[in-house]
Amino acid sequence: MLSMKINNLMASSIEQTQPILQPYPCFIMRGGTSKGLFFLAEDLPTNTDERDRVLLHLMGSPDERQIDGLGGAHPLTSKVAIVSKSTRPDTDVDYLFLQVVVNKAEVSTTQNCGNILAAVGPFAIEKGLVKATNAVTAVRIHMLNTGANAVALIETPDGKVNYEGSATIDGVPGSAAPVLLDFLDIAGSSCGALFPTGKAQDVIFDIPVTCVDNGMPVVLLNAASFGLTGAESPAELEQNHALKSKIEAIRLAAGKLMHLGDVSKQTVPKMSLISPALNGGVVSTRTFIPHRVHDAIGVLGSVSVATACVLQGTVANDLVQHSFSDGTISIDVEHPTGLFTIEMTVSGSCEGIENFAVHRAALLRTARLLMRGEAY
Ligand code: NQM
Repeated sequence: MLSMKINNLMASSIEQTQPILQPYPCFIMRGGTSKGLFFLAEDLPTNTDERDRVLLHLMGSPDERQIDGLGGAHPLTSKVAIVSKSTRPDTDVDYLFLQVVVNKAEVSTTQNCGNILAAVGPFAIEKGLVKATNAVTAVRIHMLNTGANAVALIETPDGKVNYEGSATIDGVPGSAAPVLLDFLDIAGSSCGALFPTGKAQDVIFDIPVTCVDNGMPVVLLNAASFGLTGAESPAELEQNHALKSKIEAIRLAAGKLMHLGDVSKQTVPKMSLISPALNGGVVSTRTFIPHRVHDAIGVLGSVSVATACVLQGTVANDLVQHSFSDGTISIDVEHPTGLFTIEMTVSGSCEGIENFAVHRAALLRTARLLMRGEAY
C-alpha cells in the first residue's frame, strides 16, 4: 500500500511543473542585529506576487519554525534585501527591504530596516554594483521603502570588503569592522511629518503617547502607564497577553492618526515602552516590532525614539527630564541587550514641534557575509 502511494506521489510531483523550485543566487548576511537574504533585483521575478511567493518559499513561511526554509523563526531573522544599481544620479544603489512574516503568508514593504541596511553597502561592493575606491568606500543608498537616502562607510582595503575589526555593537557577540551609517533626510519618511499627528503628545484609550517618524514610525508609551517598570525581559512581555492586546489596540488607532491607514497587516508603527534609564543612557526601551519584542531595538526605530527624547512635551522628554541643547548631540538609548548610541544634529528643540528639526542622524553598525550561493 505504502509503495503504491509513494509511486503515485512521485509520478504526480514529476508531472507538476514547479517553477518556484529553482536556484536563486543569494547571499545570507548579518546586518547589525538582524539577519537576512540578499538578492540582486535582476535575480528575482519582477512580478511582485510571484516574487513574494518565491520569498515565502525560500524563508519557509508561513510556519512558526520556518523549518522548510532559510528563515530563523523570528522577525529579526526573516528579512530580505533586494538591491540594484540606482536609477538616480545622487545615489549608487537602490535598496528595497521586505519583511517576510514568520507565521503568515505575508511579505511587507511598508517598513524600512536600518539593521539590514548595514549589510547593503558590503553586498553592493561584493556584487560589483559599487567599485571600492579607497581604504574606505562610501556607498550612497536610496531606500525605496521610504524614498530617503543613507550613506554607508565600508572598509575596503585592497579593493575588497573587510568584515573583521574591533567594532562592537550591543546585541551581537564579538567584534567586526565598523559600518558607519549616516541619514540626512529621514524625517516623516513614512508618515509625511516628523510628528505625524501634529502634536508632541496624544492620548489614545486614556494612555499618553508620542507618535514620531524619524525614519521609522514609532509610538512611545510610558511603561508605568501599564503598571510596568520597563525592566521586564522581552520573554516576560511576550507572555503578557493582556498587555499585548492593549498595545495592539493602541497601535491600530495610532496607525490611523499617523496617516498609515489600517495597519492590522503592517509591521509599523513599532510600539516602544519607555522608562527611566538604568545604565547611564537617556531612556530605557522595550520595543514591540509589533507582535514580538525586540531583543535590542531597530536602527531607525532608535533614531525615532532619540528624536522624541529631545523635543519638549513628548512622553519621552517628560520622562527623561533633561533639556538638550541644539547642535550635535549624542543620545544613548537603552534596550534589553545594551545601549544604542545615536548622534544627531538638531535645531529648535525647545521651541515646539513647528520649529524642531533633525538635520542628520549617524550611528555605528557592523555586518557580516555569512554565506553566498543559491537558495532553492
Ligand atoms: O528600525 C526591527 C531591526 C528592525 C528594524 C524592526 C530596524 C530599524 O532591528 O531600522 O532595524 O523594528 O522590525 O532589524
